Amino acid sequence: MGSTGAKKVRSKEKPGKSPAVLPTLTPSERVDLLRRMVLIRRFEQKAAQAFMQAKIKGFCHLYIGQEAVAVGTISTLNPSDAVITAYRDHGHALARGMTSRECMAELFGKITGCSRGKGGSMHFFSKEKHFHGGHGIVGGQTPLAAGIAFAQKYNQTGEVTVCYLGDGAVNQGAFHEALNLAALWKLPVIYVIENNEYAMGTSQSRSSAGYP
Ligand SMILES: Cc1ncc(C[n+]2csc(CCOP(=O)(O)OP(=O)(O)O)c2C)c(N)n1
Ligand SMILES: [Mg+2]
Repeated sequence: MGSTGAKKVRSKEKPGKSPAVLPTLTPSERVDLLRRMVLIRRFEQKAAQAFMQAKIKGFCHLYIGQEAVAVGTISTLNPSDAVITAYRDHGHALARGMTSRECMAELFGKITGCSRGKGGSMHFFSKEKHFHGGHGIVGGQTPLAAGIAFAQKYNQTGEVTVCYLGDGAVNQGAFHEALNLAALWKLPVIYVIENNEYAMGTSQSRSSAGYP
């Protein structure tokens, strides 16, 4: 796993020419990936249950069905690379190696939570794991990611930033500004758009002009 494994050497080959990723994984690495995805699913099912029982207050946005996106992409990172995401952040935090205990404690508003119980579902953070949130403002994390990547480039750390956003967030102006600067300054940032065809309850056909 990227969160626990040794430093990875990034291929200099062009994507089309490099071998497929999957065959290079050992059986134990595949089990590790599956284990992490199942952990997220079980965590979310328990969170849903606790939310329905009103043990979790405020918001509780689940990541069920998208587990493979966070686990697969984060598994390719080095531990010191930066990760930042939107408000549906439980899965990314767990994929990054944050413990289910500190994450669940956060949902319950406990001081032992990853944000000392003050952030809740949308605001998981871990300085140690280079996990920069958890952001409730749709698209708000995208210029922050460009800023983190700017620092990485300026300080010549060799690290990258991976920024997740939903299909609903691509309509935000801040995202387009971030993309422009990222391209202009050749920042080491990768934007991963998780397209589930809905912005919460609003379908793409009702909100996005480019919908096929
Ligand atoms: C700036 C801003 N506008 C509106 C909202 C209300 N809002 C919360 S979630 C959401 C939809 C986000 O959709 P998407 O990015 O596709 O994420 P998904 O729900 O699919 O994970 C909206 C509009 C918000 N939080 N921030
Ligand atoms: Mg969406």
